[in-house]
Amino acid sequence: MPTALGELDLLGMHLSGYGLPGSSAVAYGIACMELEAGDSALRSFCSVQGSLAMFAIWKWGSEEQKEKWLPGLAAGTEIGCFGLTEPDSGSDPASMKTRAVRDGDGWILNGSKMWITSGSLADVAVVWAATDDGVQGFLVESGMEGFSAPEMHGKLSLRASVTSELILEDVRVPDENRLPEVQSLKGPLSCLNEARYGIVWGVVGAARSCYEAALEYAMTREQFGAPIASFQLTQEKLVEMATKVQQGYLLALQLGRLKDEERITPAQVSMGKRANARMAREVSSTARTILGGNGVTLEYPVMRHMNNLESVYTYEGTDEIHTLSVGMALTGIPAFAPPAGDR
Ligand code: TGC
Ligand code: FAD
Repeated sequence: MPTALGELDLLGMHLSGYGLPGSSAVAYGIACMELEAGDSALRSFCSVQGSLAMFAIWKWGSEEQKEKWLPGLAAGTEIGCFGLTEPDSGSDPASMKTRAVRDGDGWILNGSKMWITSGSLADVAVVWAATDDGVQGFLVESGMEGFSAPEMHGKLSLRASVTSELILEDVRVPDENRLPEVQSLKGPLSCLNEARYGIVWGVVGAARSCYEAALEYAMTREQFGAPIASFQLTQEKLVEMATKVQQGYLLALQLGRLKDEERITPAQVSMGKRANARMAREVSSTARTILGGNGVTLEYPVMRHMNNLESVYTYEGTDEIHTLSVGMALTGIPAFAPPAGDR
């Protein structure tokens, strides 16, 4: 699958140089939308590969790192992952415990990451760790001594996606594997902007797929001697869903245009991720009601999308975190943590 995505130029498609496609942000967004109309896991794989792992190297890496990794990651012959979240550090990555300590011409990494998409598949993990000089990114290669990536099992969402822990026990990483251009949380958060932008578009695809399944079902399923689409209550649901999908699409398109003009802000990306993930979650839920009992089966795509969207609503910044990010942009007041005296 990864090499097929590479052949279609879908991995890191909005990045340029190093043989990368350099497409517009809008074109990248449309690709995310179509991939997620299939399954959020497919878009997730592309997001993590292109917008998180490749973008981190492209934006913050050395020339040698870019030349070494970007062509293979773009082709899908190599797989990347992005390790920020930890067991005790999700919404608040500044509290991370993974630590890198200088040791001669290299670094010793200790800690663990959790919920890492493609972790067990990856040839290279972009691991963010606290150092004496701020948060830094390290390219941890599979097979490095002390590094393992066990797969997490039992997900009821994004079942087509591999999710893993990353365990780092005295892993020695040469300094040439440290991303040299950033020493702050700005490093990982800048990558999240890219992936969140892809989600703004992606979830429109999932919502559209649910709407289309519900429309087709409503036209053909008969009760009380008539297609259920002929009932006013069903039509109201269809109209609401179609409107929401269209609004989500227009929001994504406008953000894409702003991104292509290099005018988009992180708060706008937060607003888009929050609004469209909410939209898709609502549309999938309404679509499921139209399918009646059939809606809870795998025969139709709706409940699969609905379950996937629970992850999408949570990862890349939860709904609440994006609410607070937009709230801070509007008011200038950060409300992420209770005042010191109330803790
Ligand atoms: P704060 O003090 O505000 O900022 C620290 C530094 O980062 C800069 N910054 C950003 N830079 C670029 N883009 C952004 N969106 C940025 N937000 C902040 C900021 O300017 C500062 O730079 P500098 O130079 O002064 O050092 O940071 P904070 O610790 O107060 O955090 C703010 C908060 C809560 C918004 C942030 O921590 C956050 O976004 N939390 C959510 C964590 C999250 O989204 N994790 C996602 C993990 S990856 C994932 O889920 C992949 S899912 C798979 C898939 O995509 O399919
Ligand atoms: P917590 O941060 O513990 O949040 C729990 C609840 O508390 C949420 O509702 C949250 O919004 C709320 N909350 C937290 N802080 C506040 C606050 N200040 N105000 C109000 N409410 C608050 N991470 C990676 O680094 N790389 C990956 O590839 C990756 N892939 C993932 C794939 C999947 C399938 C999933 C489910 C997650 C993935 N993640 C990944 C992790 C994801 O980014 C985190 O789950 C997410 O950031 C939330 O962190 P948490 O799960 O620790 O929840």
